[in-house]
Amino acid sequence: MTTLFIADLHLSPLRPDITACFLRFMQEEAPMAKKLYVLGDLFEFWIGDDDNSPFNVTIKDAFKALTASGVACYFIQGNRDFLLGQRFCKETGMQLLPETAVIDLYGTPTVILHGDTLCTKDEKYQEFRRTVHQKWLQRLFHCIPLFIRKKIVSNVQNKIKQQKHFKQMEIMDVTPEEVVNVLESHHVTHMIHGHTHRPNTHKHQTNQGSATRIVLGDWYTQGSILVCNENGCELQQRSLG
Ligand code: LP5
Ligand code: MN
Repeated sequence: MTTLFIADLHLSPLRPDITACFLRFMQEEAPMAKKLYVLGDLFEFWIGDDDNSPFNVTIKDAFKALTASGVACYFIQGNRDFLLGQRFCKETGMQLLPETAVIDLYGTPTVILHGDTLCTKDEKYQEFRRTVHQKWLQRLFHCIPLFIRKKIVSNVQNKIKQQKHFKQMEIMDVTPEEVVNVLESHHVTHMIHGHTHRPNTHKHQTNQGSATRIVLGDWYTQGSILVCNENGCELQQRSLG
């Protein structure tokens, strides 16, 4: 039985093609797996677990059906769904993991995370992240009516879009030294993350020897899945059409 990893689907009602590919995956493929890990940015933006739009209910129902069929599902927040919390997980039967977790992947201890925290050279983003991760601010945001929350998000997104244009590609990738720090501090030689939308397998040298880092792909132009079993892991793609 396989263990599957996905990230950066950026699901939204504006991309029915991605949603259809995801729902197909959830109905036809994921039920054969033992475990499914969602490593963040499942949604284009998640404004709170109280947003029960028909679209969100469809996605929640897909997870509910999967967990009810016996597949263990885990979620790590991304930079776009850092407001997804325990209520969503309770409703769907998923388990919310901390931002960095070590799992046993067929006998190989593996650190899993969204990946945004590895981009330490992106100082403006890290400052923004620290701001929006403050619990008091999140609680305050949650008290605002949903339609105003949507407007705030859309305004901030527009403001940020202009800034992102001027960022160098390099600072938006992971900092190799930070990758090594995380691997060494968790005493592991395997890492899986998303966020950068640059699917690949990389090697790093750590004080425990050579380490492997797998980067998941986004779902903008195809479905991207990491399929693991006793023999190893493979990055695979699924057609959106
Ligand atoms: O996801 P991607 O790849 O497009 O870009 C990310 C980083 N961008 C983000 C922003 C989110 O996508 C959208 C955020 C909407 C936020 C709504 C606020 C809700 C308030 C909640 C309060 C609890 O994550 C991008 C990285 C990129 O990854 C690569 O790593 O570079 O980071 C940015 O572009 C951030 C800017 O550099 C800094 C922006 C400062 C804006 C200040 C607005 C303050 C808003 C405070 C809200 C109270
Ligand atoms: Mn991300």
